[in-house]
Amino acid sequence: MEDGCLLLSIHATPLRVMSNPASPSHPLLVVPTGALQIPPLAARNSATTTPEIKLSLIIPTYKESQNIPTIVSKLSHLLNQTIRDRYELIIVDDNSPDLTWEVAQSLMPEYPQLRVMRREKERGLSTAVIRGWQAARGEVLGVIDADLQHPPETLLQLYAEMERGADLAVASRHVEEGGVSDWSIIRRFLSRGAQVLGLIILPGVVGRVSDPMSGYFMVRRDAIMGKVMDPVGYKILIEVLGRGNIRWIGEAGYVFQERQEGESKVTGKQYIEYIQHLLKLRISRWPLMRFIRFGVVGFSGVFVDMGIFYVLREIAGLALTRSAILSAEVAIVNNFLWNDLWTFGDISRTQKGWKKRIKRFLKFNLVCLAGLIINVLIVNILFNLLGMNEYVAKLIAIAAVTLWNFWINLKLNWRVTEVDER
Ligand SMILES: Nc1nc2c(ncn2[C@@H]2O[C@H](COP(=O)(O)OP(=O)(O)OP(=O)(O)O)[C@@H](O)[C@H]2O)c(=O)[nH]1
Ligand SMILES: [Mg+2]
Repeated sequence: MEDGCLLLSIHATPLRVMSNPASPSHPLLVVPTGALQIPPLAARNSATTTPEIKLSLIIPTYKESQNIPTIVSKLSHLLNQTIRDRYELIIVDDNSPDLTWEVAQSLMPEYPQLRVMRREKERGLSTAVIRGWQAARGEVLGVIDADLQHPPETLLQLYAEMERGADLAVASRHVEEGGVSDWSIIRRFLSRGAQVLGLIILPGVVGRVSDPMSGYFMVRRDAIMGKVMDPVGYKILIEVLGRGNIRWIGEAGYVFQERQEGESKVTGKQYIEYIQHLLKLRISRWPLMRFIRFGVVGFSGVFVDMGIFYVLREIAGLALTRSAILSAEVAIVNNFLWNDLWTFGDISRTQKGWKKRIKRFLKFNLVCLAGLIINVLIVNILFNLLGMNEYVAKLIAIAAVTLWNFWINLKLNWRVTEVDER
């Protein structure tokens, strides 16, 4: 009998947590659906008495029931001392078989800043983080692993960077005071190899931080708001860097700790997904649609040029050179107007005013003139020096000059400073 009682009491603790029914006073968060897009902050009702949330920290989990009580307690303790009730912890669990979500929900009465989301239809670390951010109420959005490999104390340094004005603050293993605790040579090699691969495929993104593989960071909501995210796999930071409007980046060193409880979910699949993710971002960053529009406008210019040339020669009876120059200039005006309105319309709208438009027009003329010189040079080199067929040479020259015109105009004329390149 005594033994029976003992057995019952040994099983009583986990059973109490596991069988905890969804409490109506501590409901789970509704899982956002649709595009992975961060909304603006909801307008605050003036009658609201709850304090404004500054920091929303997502803790993505899969089979982390053993780590949840410790991580929640540590983070709450730390944040209560600094931003008291102006933060929220959001656990996003992918319906873990060890009922992590239920363990988390059972902690809610003790931790008022804790919220829990249980995803049953989607899976994956990166999308879990974004779904959490979609439900978040803070201006600063963060992410930290549940397994205590990310030292909670570094949070305060990251938050301090955000308060100083950073758009993104990344906990890094590759700056002073950073490192990895007990990694094997193979794991170190794979991690660095992934970084080098990233630098080759996406230098402008991966090269911006010392630890692009970090899963411990904060980002300002404004910097990613409205962007449609489409991450593959584990590396949510790459997605944020690749799609966000990130100017100021802060970093804080940390030592990646060894896992004490639970098991790693990293497999070879994550490396493949990482490469897929890099390639996907690479392609999405090519301004393909803009280039197609530029090509269509250029094509329309050919007809304008020919039409005006015909009118000047046949009807007005002008000399050949004069007709050619005039018709070319009319075509340039035509192309400029369409490009300014359509191809680069989104950029023009941010650079308003007649003065700026005239400046753009003059620059466009200069780029076209340089293009003409390059065109003649290429045809001469290919035909005279390399003995190529003159029509093939001309085609190659047209293709090269179209690319030149597009690229120089994009980078120097309709300069993409604040506007997304896509
Ligand atoms: N919601 C959700 N969380 C996940 C998923 N995969 C991993 N996580 C969580 O993401 C965090 C990082 O995952 P880990 O498996 O620890 O990966 P890691 O820290 O890069 O690698 P290790 O050093 O091997 O632990 C942990 O909190 C996991 O529980 C997933 O599919 N969905
Ligand atoms: Mg881990």
